[in-house]
Amino acid sequence: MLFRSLVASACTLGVLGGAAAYKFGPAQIRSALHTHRKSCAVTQSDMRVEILPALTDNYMYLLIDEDTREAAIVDPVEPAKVVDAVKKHGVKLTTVLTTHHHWDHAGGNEKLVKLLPGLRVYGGDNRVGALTQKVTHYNTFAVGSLNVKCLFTPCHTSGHICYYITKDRSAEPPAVFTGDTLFVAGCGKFFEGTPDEMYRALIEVLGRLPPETRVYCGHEYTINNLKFARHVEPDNQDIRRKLAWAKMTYDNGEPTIPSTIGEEFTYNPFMRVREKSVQDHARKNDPIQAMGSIRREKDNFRVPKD
Ligand SMILES: N[C@@H](CCC(=O)N[C@@H](CS)C(=O)NCC(=O)O)C(=O)O
Ligand SMILES: [Zn+2]
Ligand SMILES: [Zn+2]
Repeated sequence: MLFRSLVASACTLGVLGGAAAYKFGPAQIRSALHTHRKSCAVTQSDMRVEILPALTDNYMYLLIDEDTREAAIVDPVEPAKVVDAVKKHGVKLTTVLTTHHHWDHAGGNEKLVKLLPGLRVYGGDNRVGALTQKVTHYNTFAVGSLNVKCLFTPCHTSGHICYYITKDRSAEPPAVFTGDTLFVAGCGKFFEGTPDEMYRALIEVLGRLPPETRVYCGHEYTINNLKFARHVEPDNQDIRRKLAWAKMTYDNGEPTIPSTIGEEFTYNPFMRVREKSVQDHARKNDPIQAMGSIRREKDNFRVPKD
């Protein structure tokens, strides 16, 4: 597999210097870094994803088709930052991909279309601001020469859409923007859906994408998610390895994004509800019941310091 991986030089360094570092423990440094989160570019040959941190722990993503220089923005909650990134890269922004209607994802749509008139705004829910293209499962369209496929994944909200991106004749892996359905090592709260729907979304829709598909999610929740994952499966070494890596990465002010679909099956308890270890922890022998049980448990989980 060809990984033309992280472009380190494209990351803008946080301002927290070494002098401040020794006064705090790792947790405080991690939370201080919240205000100085780096942006980072991942190049997928002729498909490029610029990771744009927003608010406290949200992510927006600028998706660029290098062939045509056409671009899409995922969940542009901070429109001014989006306009800056579009200028910096000199691309033509044509498309907004909205994962769901919550304000921390769709709350910038109205302002962005005022700043950049003529944008096509995609989403699966009438509650999405400035919506021009209502989509549902398996709708497809193009951004330049990139193919976008909509995946309907209701549960966190009843109109949630994930966007699966491929490029013809590309040796690089596809990408999926998962909003608040799938997080690295976790999933969204079931605000408007059932365990059965989240099972379908995680296992039968996202889980059937090619394992090398890169996962770009809506929030930086990775460390807290992995601490819950470790609580569910104390003997799973993949969880412990990923947690050590995530702490190190986060302490450097870098995103823990993307993961891959294949990786998620090794440490994400919500993608592992068919495993005996997860079902034993949940005291259920049915994967959908285990899904409901561990989601309820996580809703009330007190995250340990380390
Ligand atoms: N527990 C969240 C609290 C915020 C929250 O509820 N986030 C929503 C998305 S905006 C969610 O679905 N979180 C998933 C979870 O807490 O497992 C955190 O780690 O900060
Ligand atoms: Zn949400
Ligand atoms: Zn959210």
